[in-house]
Amino acid sequence: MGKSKVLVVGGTGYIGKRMVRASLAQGHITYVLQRPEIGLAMDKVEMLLSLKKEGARLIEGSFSDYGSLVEAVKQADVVISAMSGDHIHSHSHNLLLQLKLVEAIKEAGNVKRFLPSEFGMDPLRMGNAIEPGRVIFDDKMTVRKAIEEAKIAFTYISANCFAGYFARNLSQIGTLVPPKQKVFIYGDGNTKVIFMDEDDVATYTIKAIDDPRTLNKTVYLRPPENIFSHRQLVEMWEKLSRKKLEKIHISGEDFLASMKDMDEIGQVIVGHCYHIFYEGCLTNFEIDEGQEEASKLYPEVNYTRMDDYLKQFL
Ligand code: GFR
Repeated sequence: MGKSKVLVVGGTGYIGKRMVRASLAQGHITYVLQRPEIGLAMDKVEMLLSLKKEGARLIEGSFSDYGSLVEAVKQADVVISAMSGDHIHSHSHNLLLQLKLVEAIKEAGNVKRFLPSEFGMDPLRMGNAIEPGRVIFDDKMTVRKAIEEAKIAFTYISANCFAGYFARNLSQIGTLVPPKQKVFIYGDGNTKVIFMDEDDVATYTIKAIDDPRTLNKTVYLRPPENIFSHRQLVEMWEKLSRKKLEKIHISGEDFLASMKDMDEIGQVIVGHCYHIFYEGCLTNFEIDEGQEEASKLYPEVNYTRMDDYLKQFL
């Protein structure tokens, strides 16, 4: 039995394209769902062509044509959904489209493992998340319930903070590049956070898909050298850039109060950052018996340390 065949749904997206590339790099026949709805989204059309040149196989299918989803799923052993759940890139409740994918997987009957679009905080632990950002966790739990009721084999990947959104910008809201003069520090800045290079998220995910140890498990990505505080992130950048930043500490109370002047997207981001940087939701728990941690499962992965990651932005 050769390596499993992989279908990536959302394969032109921010993390999805990395899943496709990691799947190809690890020797899997890799399919990418090509949705007609992408229409004139030239960036997605060009990404599909690029992935095809890199060896991926495109399968046409649409969430408005259930039969095409069943046919697409029948080509694969493992299905990975990397659909966007955040308000920046998609409409709210976008993740609930996955319920159709769950039905298609159930009907097709051939899929050995389904990885739904997670890749962030563990939604099982976000029952008390604040509005409006809590919707992403509620929707992820709705999808998990459907998967488990359908008795579909799964792996949930809790990937913590994508470096592109949290390290590159020193975790500043509303920007994706490092600040030049001043930096807002969340509280005392000592809460432990976990930063992940997105390529490593994809590498660990693909290693997990055929691993019996990760069957019906949550896999947390917690590489030890990437666990550190906001203050340490800022100090890392100051050392690399040889420039001190003016540090402005913002209390949790003031941070939450800032939501009232924001649009919904801003409120979602502030809410998520509050849980991460003030409550420490990524690191304030031990990994339960029966769950797994990726850097222990796959010690051979030389994951990107954040000082190396930050060097590209100097
Ligand atoms: C870490 O886990 C998650 C992170 C999660 O489970 C769900 C959502 C997130 C991210 C969002 C991804 O789009 O939290 C906020 C948002 C990322 C983001 C952070 C976007 C813009 C920013 O300026 C930003 O600053 C820290």
